[in-house]
Amino acid sequence: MRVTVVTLFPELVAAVGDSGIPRVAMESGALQVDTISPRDFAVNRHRTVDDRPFGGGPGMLMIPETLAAAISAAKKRTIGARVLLMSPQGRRLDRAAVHALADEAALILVCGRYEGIDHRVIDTLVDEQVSIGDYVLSGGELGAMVVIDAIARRLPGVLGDAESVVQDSFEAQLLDHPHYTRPDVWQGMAVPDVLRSGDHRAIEAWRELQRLCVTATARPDLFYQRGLDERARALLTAEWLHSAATNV
Ligand code: 4GX
Repeated sequence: MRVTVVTLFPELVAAVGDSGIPRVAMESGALQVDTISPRDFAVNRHRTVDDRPFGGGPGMLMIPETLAAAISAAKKRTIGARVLLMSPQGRRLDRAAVHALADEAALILVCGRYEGIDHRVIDTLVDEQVSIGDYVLSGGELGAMVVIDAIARRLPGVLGDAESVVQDSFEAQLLDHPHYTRPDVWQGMAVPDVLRSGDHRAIEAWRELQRLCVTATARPDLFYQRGLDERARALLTAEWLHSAATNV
């Protein structure tokens, strides 16, 4: 996957490759991240990239000439790449959107600063607007880095087999179960017995039940959207019968 980020802050975006899964993905060659700055296409001696909005109002806008030149250069570098603009007006990023983006061969992520960009650039050069959430960032860079981080772990060969299997299982629509490591008692709190039992079927059942309960509690919307399959029904029924029989 080739990602070209159009940004006035290339060093900020490059930092996404300094650590974690994106770094692994870049070192393995599964991910390539380049940056292009509109500043490099500025013509006057101030290297101007922004100007005041027609109609007045606070803040500045990125001017079309330098931004369009940078996007066009990015398109030349990666022919056929989809051009995404990071923006609060965009479609909200979710798991399905990340999967779809990870299946692309190349992406161009455009990061706006200031109050935004001249709308004619959106009309002519942007394929789709993407938002990482309903809040306002100071620029699209952190959004682009979120997109890059989330797709890096979906690229083939980046995660180990075990992790990819977990990620792709039907249970991917559930939140994670709690995790514990040593010591087995910490500040008077013990690790659940089942996790130290060595009974792998029992451990798996406990984890699945925890995931159902965590999801139902923290994200009822996800829980109801997913519905209950045969397995979940059986686990919840067993738990319900068990607690009905033990809690007098
Ligand atoms: N998810 N922002 C972009 C400037 C801007 C505004 C309009 C283009 C069009 C954001 C988000 C986000 C703040 C990035 C405004 N650029 N980006 N910036 N939420 O809030 O992605």
